[in-house]
Amino acid sequence: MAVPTWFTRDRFGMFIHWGLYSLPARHEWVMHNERRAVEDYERYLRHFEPDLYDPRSWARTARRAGMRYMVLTTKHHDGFCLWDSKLTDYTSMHAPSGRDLVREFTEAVRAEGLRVGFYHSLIDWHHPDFTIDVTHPRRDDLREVIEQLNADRDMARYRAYLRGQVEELLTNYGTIDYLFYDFSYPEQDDDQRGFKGKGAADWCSEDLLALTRRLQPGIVVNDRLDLPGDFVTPEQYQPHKPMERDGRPIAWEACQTINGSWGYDRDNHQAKSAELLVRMLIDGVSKNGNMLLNVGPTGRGEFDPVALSTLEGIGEWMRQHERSIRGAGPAALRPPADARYTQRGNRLYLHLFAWPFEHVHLPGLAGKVEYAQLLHDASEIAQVVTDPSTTAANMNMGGQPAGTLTLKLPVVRP
Ligand code: FUL
Repeated sequence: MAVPTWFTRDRFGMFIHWGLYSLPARHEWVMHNERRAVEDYERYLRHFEPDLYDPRSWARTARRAGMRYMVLTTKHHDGFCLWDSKLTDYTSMHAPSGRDLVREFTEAVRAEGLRVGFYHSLIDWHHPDFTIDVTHPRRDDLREVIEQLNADRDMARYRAYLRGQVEELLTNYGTIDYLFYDFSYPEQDDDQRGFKGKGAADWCSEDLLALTRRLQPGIVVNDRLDLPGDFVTPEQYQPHKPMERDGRPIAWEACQTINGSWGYDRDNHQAKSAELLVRMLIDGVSKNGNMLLNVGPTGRGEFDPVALSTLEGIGEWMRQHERSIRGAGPAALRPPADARYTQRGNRLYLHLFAWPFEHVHLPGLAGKVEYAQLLHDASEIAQVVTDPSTTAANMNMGGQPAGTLTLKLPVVRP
């Protein structure tokens, strides 16, 4: 499948992790991490009342930050559904919210001119037929007990449920542009992490993918069905070079958090700065990748102040530098240290992560640059071409090789 052009052009999207785990507010894996029994965890349903949920304002915030698509957790591993699923009562319709939050999301995102994406978990810790593995609970000493419990669980029934829910999501909400399945792991007996048995066969991945494409022919699908998919999903890391599959470039998207947690994590104050996130975005585009930056809204349905100010900071940068990101990709050139190139048509963008002192030397570019300017204010940058006959006398430029273009930058970073 060819990846739709919007995906590699738009480059920047918003991930949203929102669900019952937003109430305990200590990571979206809280049910697993604290080994909470289903009945105990379920009580959050009675308190899920997102009275401040206004997806239009989420979408406006995303747009202002320079994002062009939004991806919402329709269901995370805890099994709670944010839409009006007819296949379970464990949904936002049966919580005090009483609303189909996915419907409101899709309508708001489209109204803001953005693309609509769904995240959908293959894993379901709530469903009575989802086999318990040693990850949940992660207890080797309970292995036998778990095996007995699993004897009554029927993965085929769970598969039918999974398929039915995907069908609802891809039929009842208009055009869905993007799907992030999460997550499968290769079939194996046991590995160091304690995963057991799950693999493409457990989800009938081939069928699920075929269904997805049949219901939404234009959709872009990730690689977490244990099938190649349309794009690769490095999670919380930046690939060090463009990604490839079978020796050919492949679309990829790094999903990143602001503070290390995907779900709202109230007491975690370790936010990445807007500047760092901008660098990560640039770094990704310079290697042909997208960035999906996550926000974990509160249980009342709002973005917290740190997320808002971070997104505002990114948006401020994007307002002036969007041209170097949107529709841009890697350049076939090696950048100087602490810098990245992105390219869009015949425009080359040099992103300096460390502001050099007055001169920056660009080997191989002499005679190739018609005009150089700072992007944020279009002010002209003087160019000096290194002439080998005068290199020695060349204004402290350290004997750059012939063919080097030197840019004279403002001494103080603008
Ligand atoms: C992971 C999940 O387990 C995390 O909770 C999160 O959703 C991340 C994007 O994918 O595999």
